[in-house]
Amino acid sequence: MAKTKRLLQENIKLVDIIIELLDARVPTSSVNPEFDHLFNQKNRILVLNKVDLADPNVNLMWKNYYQSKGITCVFVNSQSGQGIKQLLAAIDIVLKEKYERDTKRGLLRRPIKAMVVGIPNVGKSTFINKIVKKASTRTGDRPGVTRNKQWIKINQKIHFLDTPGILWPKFDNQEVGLNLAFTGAIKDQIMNVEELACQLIGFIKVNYPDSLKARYNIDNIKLEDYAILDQIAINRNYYISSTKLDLLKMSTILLDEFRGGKLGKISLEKPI
Ligand SMILES: Nc1nc2c(ncn2[C@@H]2O[C@H](COP(=O)(O)OP(=O)(O)O)[C@@H](O)[C@H]2O)c(=O)[nH]1
Ligand SMILES: [Mg+2]
Repeated sequence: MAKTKRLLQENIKLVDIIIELLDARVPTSSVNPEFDHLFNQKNRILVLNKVDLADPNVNLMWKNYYQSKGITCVFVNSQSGQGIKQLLAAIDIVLKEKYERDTKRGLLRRPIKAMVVGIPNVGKSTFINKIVKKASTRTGDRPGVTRNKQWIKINQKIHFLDTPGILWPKFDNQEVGLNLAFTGAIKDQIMNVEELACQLIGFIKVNYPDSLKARYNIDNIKLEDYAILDQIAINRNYYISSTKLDLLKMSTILLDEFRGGKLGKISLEKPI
């Protein structure tokens, strides 16, 4: 970890702009608190990735929140490419300011160098692949960008550092740990899977009761969390023996389905 951090600090010196990926479902929990310290002074653009999985109403709250703080943020679905165009436009604005500064200082126009950073699993690789494709088609450059050892030359104007910066999440409070476990950013082993599934049910039954009802045929949302898990397993007919429910299987499936968006668009955090 110390080595990753050192490498990151070295790379930061090479770039003009940092593109910080967060999970749109958990923008607070997917932040690394050291970001600010590491990246101070650098131009930053916030990408709220996996927008397809997050609640559109809550996305709007986050948009307003970041806007009020003067932070540029773009919502992206790195799988489909939704939002990539807006991101390139946001980079262009930073680029323009850089060109103006460079010209004033009598410097030649050099391409802008960007680096993607974020916690594991937030979508860095998927995002880089997508932006490489989009940018090369948009500018009419020949497809198939040049990759050398270090830089992906998207076009004449933008170069990306080939290796994204990995930052480890910090979870000194339980809620952050839970959110990261729900989204799959940290491994299930950290917590008992059934316990995790019950905690997720607890959140969804309060905040998105209709999702739970619709997906799992639950009538009585007022039941205790574990009783709801039982009920879902019964409805799905998951048994270990004739009388014993297979709660591990049910819990694993419930978490998978949540992560895959099968329960609908659900955000776990709102701005405070
Ligand atoms: N639904 C959805 N899944 C995404 C998105 N971006 C990435 N993923 C998925 O998230 C997982 C982790 O992505 P990856 O690019 O490997 O993350 P990295 O560890 O940050 O490089 C993969 O299963 C991706 O397919 C997105 O915008 N929406
Ligand atoms: Mg990766």
